[in-house]
Amino acid sequence: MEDLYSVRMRSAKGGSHEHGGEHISGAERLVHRDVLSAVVMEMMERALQHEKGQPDFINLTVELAEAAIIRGLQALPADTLPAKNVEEGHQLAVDALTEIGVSTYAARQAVQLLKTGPSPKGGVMRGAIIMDAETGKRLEPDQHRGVRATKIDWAPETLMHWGDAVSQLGFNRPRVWEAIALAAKVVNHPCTVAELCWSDDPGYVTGYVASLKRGYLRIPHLKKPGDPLGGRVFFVRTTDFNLAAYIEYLEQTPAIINRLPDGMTKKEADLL
Ligand code: WAQ
Ligand code: MG
Repeated sequence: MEDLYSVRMRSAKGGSHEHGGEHISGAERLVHRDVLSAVVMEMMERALQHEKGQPDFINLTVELAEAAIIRGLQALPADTLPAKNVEEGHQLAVDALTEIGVSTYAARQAVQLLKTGPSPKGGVMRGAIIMDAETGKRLEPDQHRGVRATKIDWAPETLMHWGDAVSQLGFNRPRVWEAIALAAKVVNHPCTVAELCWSDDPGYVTGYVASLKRGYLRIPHLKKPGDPLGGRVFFVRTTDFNLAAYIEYLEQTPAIINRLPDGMTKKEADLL
């Protein structure tokens, strides 16, 4: 592993996040020095061209991540569940979550929060809810901001082989691979039981349930087109759980996806 740079972006409208602005978008990369400037520019453009609107505040942070502390992780295998509409989608999400070990109450609670807007101020959060997988209690210190999982990316060669292997399946797209990387970091913490996510972008209705147990399960309909609500819920088991250490892992430990899922070898990827 070499030294890498963490690049983080967050944008808002109506002022900065700290001054009550509405969150528009965010993104995180972990990249080599050679591509750093290009990635920074790409991220700036991405902030300026979001379907949720033109931000008037953009924060870009660049930080060195030393090789010695970067963790290598395996990509989650991806599968798509057959949901024909939002009702089926929500039911499949709850079924998957409960099978993985989340209580039915917590699973339903999470779906309800993302559906109605998880921020207590109304609308969406910048980061994720941390939820007790048993009781459904919210544990994140700031329920409007939430907690962001950052310092995560793919090793370029691993991403290339992954892209070849899934190209036939139609999801070799940045939105999907970025979500898989984020989910892999989240579910690799021993206290994470599962993650539930769907986008707050009005045009993107596919979401997922992720876990180490079942991998990354895509669900085609978790909201109706045009709906500006969405979010993320990280379900945790609270025995031997230290909230501060958990947040520290999500926000500070750099992680690189440098292995394909079991059974998806480089050789197979080349053959497809
Ligand atoms: N850490 C924690 N929460 C986050 C992060 C992060 N790094 N990034 C976004 N969120 C939360 C935040 O509340 C957003 O409002 C919400 O998630 C949705 O973020 O086809 O595009 O970036 O396989 O809009 C899933 C891909 C796409 C499904 C999800 O989310 C597929 C997506 P978005
Ligand atoms: Mg979004």
